[in-house]
Amino acid sequence: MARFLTVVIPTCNEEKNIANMAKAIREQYPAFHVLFMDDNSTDSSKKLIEDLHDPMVTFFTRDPHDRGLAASVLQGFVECGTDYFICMDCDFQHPISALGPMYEELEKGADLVVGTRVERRALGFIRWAGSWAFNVYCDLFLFVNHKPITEDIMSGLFGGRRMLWAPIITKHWNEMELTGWKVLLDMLKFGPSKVDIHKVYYRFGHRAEGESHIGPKVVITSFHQCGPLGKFLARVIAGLKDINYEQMYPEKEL
Ligand SMILES: Nc1nc2c(ncn2[C@@H]2O[C@H](COP(=O)(O)OP(=O)(O)OP(=O)(O)O)[C@@H](O)[C@H]2O)c(=O)[nH]1
Ligand SMILES: [Mg+2]
Repeated sequence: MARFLTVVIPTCNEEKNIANMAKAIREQYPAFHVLFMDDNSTDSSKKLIEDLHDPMVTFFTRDPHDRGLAASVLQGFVECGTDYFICMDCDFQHPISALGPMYEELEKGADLVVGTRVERRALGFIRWAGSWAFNVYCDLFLFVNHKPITEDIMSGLFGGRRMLWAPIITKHWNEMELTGWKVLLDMLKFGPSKVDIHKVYYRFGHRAEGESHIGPKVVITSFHQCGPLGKFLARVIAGLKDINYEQMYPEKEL
């Protein structure tokens, strides 16, 4: 029997992409639910989704005091209510055609299916080199903590079984990097030491419309996820970038 899946999409002011994204997924995969986890967009995103009048598409407006990309995605995984979830971005950088093969891997019994980018050098040398180095750092961090590793730890395209992951997310919610971006890293960090990880390779595209949200804080939150050494490096990077680390992490580590 086919099981149900929700595509969880974090959004923040994605009016140029959001309706096209919902329609494209629904056309290709009529059985999939789509859940937009929106961090209080000030544009017309909500109205555009409401105007679709599609019961399989939900626009969830998150608590404005609890903002964060990771918080949005993780809350979506817990609350989606379907057997499986897959997380993807709203700007068409992740190909919709990957959703079908990822669903098949979940049906085969994967605990986690990771959309794994090929030809990452197309991102540009600086981003590729930074991404490669951080991936190696994460692998070491997970390895010494007896946790599983995967080829593309920073992928924003991945999915899992809700029954396995929802209790882990709920249990570790306050320890997770809720304002960070590397959700997969926290799932592997707080998940079991043995996880059946399947991979689906895909080509990472360019943002279709609208503006990128990426900034230097992404690097700081990512290192902050990786133990005491990572926290030390996050503090150093914040200093170099003139970002107030204490403001980002008030009292937690004082
Ligand atoms: N809910 C929520 N979604 C966010 C937030 N920041 C970004 N997003 C969404 O997260 C997804 C990824 O953001 P992008 O700006 O595309 O980041 P990126 O893909 O790493 O960077 P680019 O390659 O430059 O596009 C998009 O769907 C955004 O709308 C946030 O604070 N909250
Ligand atoms: Mg993007």
